[in-house]
Amino acid sequence: MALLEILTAPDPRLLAKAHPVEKVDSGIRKLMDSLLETLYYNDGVGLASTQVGISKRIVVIDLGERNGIPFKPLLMANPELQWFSVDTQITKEGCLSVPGFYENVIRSLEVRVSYTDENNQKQLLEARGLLADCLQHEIDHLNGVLFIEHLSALKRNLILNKLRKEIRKKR
Ligand code: GNR
Ligand code: NI
Repeated sequence: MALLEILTAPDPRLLAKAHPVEKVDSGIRKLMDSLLETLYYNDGVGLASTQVGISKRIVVIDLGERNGIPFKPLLMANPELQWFSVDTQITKEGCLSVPGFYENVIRSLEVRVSYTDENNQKQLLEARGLLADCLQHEIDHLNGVLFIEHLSALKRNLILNKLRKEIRKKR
């Protein structure tokens, strides 16, 4: 396992559409493990391969625990939104690639997602609430979409300009 470096906006690699995984083999499982380790180290609930500069359709999710019940980490290749509800929810979202900014985002309350698991088995997952929100956020990443795309242009540009200033300060 290895700790991977997370890209931050406005890195252009975050805007690229990731390539499908052909088969979940030992190499892909290793990458899934490293993504999970990177997720835990950074205290996130989900991480997409795009965020570490690897253009493969891989997502890991761990909500920690829900109502006292431990959450089994989800290791997903090629997650695909099969259905989403018309009913929506508003969630205050953050993103490890947009550090320091938290904004309300409107997304579907319920989703059905197909994916291939760490054993190369096809799975279908029904989710609502935070998990549904997280799945939509991570699948967006694989398509090169950040949560700030769901905000007004005004808010988005304010955030991007602040992030650009941060980068200039570090140089
Ligand atoms: O850690 C994260 N928290 C979070 C909170 C609400 C909705 C989505 C997320 S995902 C985010 C980690 C991340 O950037 N995943 O891509
Ligand atoms: Ni994110």
